[in-house]
Order: sequence, then structure tokens, then C-alpha cells
Amino acid sequence: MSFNTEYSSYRSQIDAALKGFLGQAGQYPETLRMSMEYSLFPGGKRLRPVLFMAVFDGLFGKDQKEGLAFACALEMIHTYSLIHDDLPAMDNDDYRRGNLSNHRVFGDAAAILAGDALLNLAYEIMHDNALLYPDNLLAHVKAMKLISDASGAKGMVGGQMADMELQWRASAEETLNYIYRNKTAALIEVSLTAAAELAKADEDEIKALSSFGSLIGLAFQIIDDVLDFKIEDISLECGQKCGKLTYPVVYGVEGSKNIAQTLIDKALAELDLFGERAKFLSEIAHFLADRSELGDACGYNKTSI
Ligand code: GRG
Repeated sequence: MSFNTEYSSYRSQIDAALKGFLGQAGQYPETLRMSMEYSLFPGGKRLRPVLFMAVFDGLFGKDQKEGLAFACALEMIHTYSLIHDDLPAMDNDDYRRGNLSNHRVFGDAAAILAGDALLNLAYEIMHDNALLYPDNLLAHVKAMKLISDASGAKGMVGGQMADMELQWRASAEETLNYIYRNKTAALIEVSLTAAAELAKADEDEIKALSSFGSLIGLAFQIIDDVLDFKIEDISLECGQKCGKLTYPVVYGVEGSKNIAQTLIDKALAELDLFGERAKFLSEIAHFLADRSELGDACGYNKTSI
């Protein structure tokens, strides 16, 4: 199966499951549903849920049905973070994925509540799912714990706070790495490790996937910086003026691309343990690396696959 076919097949499965998990019309206020749906569909790359399924189903051959709630929960958490990140009190973005951001359509209050509702729904669907698998309950609880740690104060939320305050560490590199590892890489890494935990992978396998996730997560954010840097077509000056510390600001565009490529190469080496079984995962890493070579200028759409 080609990479695109396999990726699209997971995507379709995830999209259908997400629709189901949103519940019946009339169960909660319609404005809230519309605001949640607006940001969930058509959505972006679905990278985190695809990574989850690539490990749970692709690598360990487990029943897809058992993993889908986790995959969708990860996408709901990711979506809530984007809605909140776009708010005037945070990044103040009017657009997301080429469309008006959630709060620009529904207002700040509905956007905050849609994010809150998606975060809660993520845990609701994982709990409901766990009850369907009493024989594997412990693995479900462990996987949920990993996800709550990675997305909370010790992970994504903490990273976002550090980013907003631009909390300086010993060096620019340490500061960037702390922010990126938490704000961006933590949720990507846990998409792999939670799947491995649920599949009852052994310690070495979990360690390899954790390292792979952390490395591609960091590379992913660096590449995103490179793409944004090109798109904005502004120089160092804006980086400083806007108070934004990014890889291209510190290392330049070429330097950042090289760092990202080195991280991807290291990540790929972590997959050796799994041999041919990890082909799809390695293709995802290559796909992420290739994004740095293609700018929006050549018509490449960051959300397409
Ligand atoms: C508000 C708690 C809270 C956290 C926000 C994820 C995040 C933390 C902020 C989003 C801003 C940003 C650019 C973060 C870096 C991570 C990133 C590149 C997110 C976009 O992820 P993609 O490319 O999005 O997977 P799609 O559109 O494909 O879903």
C-alpha cells in the first residue's frame, strides 16, 4: 500500500469516528456544537491520531476499534489547543488553516467553551472506551495518564505558558528546546507512547518510540518555524520586534533545516528495532522532513497529505 493510501485510510477512519463521538444533536447547545465542529472538520493533517493508529494497529497489530477513541481524543486535545492558541489573549490569530479562526466566527466566549468542551470530551470518550475493555483496563488507565501528563501543566500547557512569558533558560537553544519539547513535541510523542502502552509493548519498544516521537516532534516545530518564516517573509527584525524566539531567528533558515534533518535522521535510527514493521512510521518522518523543502510559495498546502 502506498504511503498516501495508508495515511488517507487512517484519516477517513478517524474522521468518521470523530463525527460519532460528537454525540447526537440536541444533547448540548447548538452553538457549542457548531463551534466544536467548525474546528474539528475538515481539520488538518490528523498527524497525532494517525501516529497513534500507526503504532497501535500498524506496528503492534491490535484491534483498531480499541484504539480509535484514543486517536480521536488526541485530535480533540490538539484542536482545543489550537482554538485557545488563536484567541486574542494568546497568539491573537484571525486565521487558522486558511479560514477564520474559531473566535472570529463564534466569538471569544464560544471559542473558549468549545475548547473546554473538546478537552473534556477527549477524556469522556477514553473513559467510556476503557469500560468496554475490562481485561485491558490497566493499560487503558496507563495510556490515559500518559496523555493527561503530556497535555497538561507538565507538558503542552506548561510549554505554552513558557512560550507566552518567554521564560529564558541558560541559552537560546535550551529555551527553545524546553518550549518546543513541551508545547509541541509532548503531544506528538505521547501519540506514540500511549499507543505502545495500550498495546502492552515492552520497555525497549516504548523507549524507542518515545525517543522517535520526541525527535520528530522537535523537528516538526522547527520545520513549522521555517515555513512560517518564509511565509511571513520577514527577517530577524520581526523575530525580535515581536518578541518571538524561533529556530530561524537563532540559527537562520538553512541552519534550522539542517538541525531538523539531523533530528529526523536520529529519529529514523530509533525505528531500527522494529525493522520492516515500522515502514509507515518512517514514511511519516520523511513526510515531515520534506515539508521543509516545500514552501507555500510553490503551492504546497501544509494541511494536505
Ligand atoms: C493553548 C494550551 C494551549 C496550547 C497551545 C499547540 C499549541 C499549544 C499552540 C499552537 C500554535 C503552534 C503553531 C504550535 C506549534 C505546534 C503546531 C505546529 C501546531 C499545528 O499542528 P499541525 O500542523 O496542525 O499538526 P493541523 O492544522 O495539521 O491540525
